[in-house]
Order: sequence, then structure tokens, then C-alpha cells
Amino acid sequence: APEPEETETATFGLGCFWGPDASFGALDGVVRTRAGYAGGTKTDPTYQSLGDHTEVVQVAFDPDAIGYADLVERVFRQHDPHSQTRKAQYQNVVLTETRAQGAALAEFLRERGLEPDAVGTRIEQLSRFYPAEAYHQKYKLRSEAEFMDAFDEAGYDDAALRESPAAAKLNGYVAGNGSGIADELLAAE
Ligand code: MHO
Repeated sequence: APEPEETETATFGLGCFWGPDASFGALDGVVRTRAGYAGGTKTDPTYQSLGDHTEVVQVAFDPDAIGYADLVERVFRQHDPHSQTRKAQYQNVVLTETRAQGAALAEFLRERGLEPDAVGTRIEQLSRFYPAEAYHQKYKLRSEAEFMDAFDEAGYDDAALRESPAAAKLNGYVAGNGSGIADELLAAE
């Protein structure tokens, strides 16, 4: 399928980033995913030295194919907004990147009767996103030697794999999130 000319990014944390990397990567309209760290103040966090940051996934999506509100819907289906974990690393967080995203999120919460002050979910503006180490990107896909060989043979390095729309879909697929891949493949036929 041809890549959309314009994508928008959305960033959120739902515990260990391996899972949402795969489940959101599988969605139709999600073009790319990046596992990373955000929401804290430490400069240049790493997995071993995370500081006050949270594991997050940043998805690049085609706004003509899937809306920010659809993504938010799924974020709130995948966690309980009435609880939160103590450890910053695994907190549920929505990090808005634009005023429009902030407004769409506020609208979603209002419709659900969720008072922003009463929900456990952190809701903040994204200040900076730090991509995680290569071995955390497309984590599930990395254990599939035959798929990884195919990317190697096609000349993909770690950064290319992280940014690859095909890798995002396959990562979702091998993790058991099938939906997006059939449509993508059929569209390419
Ligand atoms: N408990 C998980 C967390 C990994 S995730 C990148 C594990 O170590 O297998 O935080």
C-alpha cells in the first residue's frame, strides 16, 4: 500500500511498551511505531537508567484512515483509568502532542463521564520523546528469525526496522494482533 503523505504522531504509555508496540502497530491506519521513554525530566534516559520516565509507544498514523479519538478509545480499552501503578516506568499516560489532540482527549473523557482530575491515568503534554534501545523496538518480531533474516537481507539496520511500516504490521501479527495485516497485503495486490 502506498504510504500516506502526511502522518500524525500520538504517544501513550500502557505498561511495558512491547505490548502496545504490537497491538497498535497492527491497526489499520497506523503506519509506524516506536517504543520509547517520555513523561519525565531526566535527559537521555535509557532502559537501565530511566529516571522518572515512563515506557511509551509513539505511533505515526494516517489521520485519513484512523482518528486520534479512535486511538484514545483503544488506549482506554487497554487500561483501567481508575487505577494507576506507583512505578513511573509502567504508568498509564496519554501525552498529547497538539492542542487538537488535547481537545479530542478532553471530549472523549467528557463523553465517558471521566473527570480528568478523578482518573488515575496521567494526562500531560508531551515535551520530549526518546526512542528506546534497538532491542526494544518490534520486540516480538525480533524473536522470529525468518522474518528478521528477511529484513537483514533487504538491508534494514536497526533504525530502518524501527521505522518500517512492514515491521510494525508483522510485529503486531506475530504477537497475535492480526487485524491490520490482511488488509495491507490485499491492498498491495
Ligand atoms: N517484565 C518485563 C518487562 C519488560 S518491559 C520492556 C520483562 O522484563 O520481561 O518493561
